[in-house]
Amino acid sequence: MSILDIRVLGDPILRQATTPVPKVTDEVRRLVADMFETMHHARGIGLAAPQVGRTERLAVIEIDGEPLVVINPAIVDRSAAKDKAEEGCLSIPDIYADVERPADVVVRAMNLEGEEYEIEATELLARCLQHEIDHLDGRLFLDYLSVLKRTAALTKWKLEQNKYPGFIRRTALETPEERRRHEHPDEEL
Ligand code: K1U
Ligand code: ZN
Repeated sequence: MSILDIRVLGDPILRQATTPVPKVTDEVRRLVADMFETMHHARGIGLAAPQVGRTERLAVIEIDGEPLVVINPAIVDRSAAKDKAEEGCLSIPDIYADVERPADVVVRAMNLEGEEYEIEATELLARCLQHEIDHLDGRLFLDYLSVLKRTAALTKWKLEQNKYPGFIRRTALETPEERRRHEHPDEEL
């Protein structure tokens, strides 16, 4: 398994729609395993394929130790009731904002066995599913903010973005220890 680089705001792939996955192949299984490892390493609760530079319509989620793979997901029902809570994004590090979304959703997707299933989600899982499905449609949580709040978030991002040349977050090299090992692979621990 591998920790993948994460694409950050400004990379055009984050604004592209994804392509449905016709069949669960070994390549898809490998991608899903790498995405889980990347998400754990980055301490996220979700990760969508475009965030690791891929165009497949799939995402992984893990909340309270419950892993979930959604392949070709679609929201088939949403509550009229809305909920507002803070969101972050692994592709927009250190920027957070309150986002209002439907409180509950029903999502239809395919699992790693290639079977279709439906999940009725509430609370954080409902929010995370909507956030990840947005990624698969080229949308970001910033798109839901008022002009004032989006401008403030983008102003903060301008100060952050030079940490990510080429719009790439080197996820595997984020701690000083990881960078030291990368630069001096032969050094004793
Ligand atoms: O897709 C992503 O960028 C991952 C993102 C998912 C997400 C977080 C919060 C609400 C909805 C979706 C993250 O995992 S950001 C990091 C995080 O763990 C987090 C941040 C704020 C609230 C809860 C969790
Ligand atoms: Zn995100």
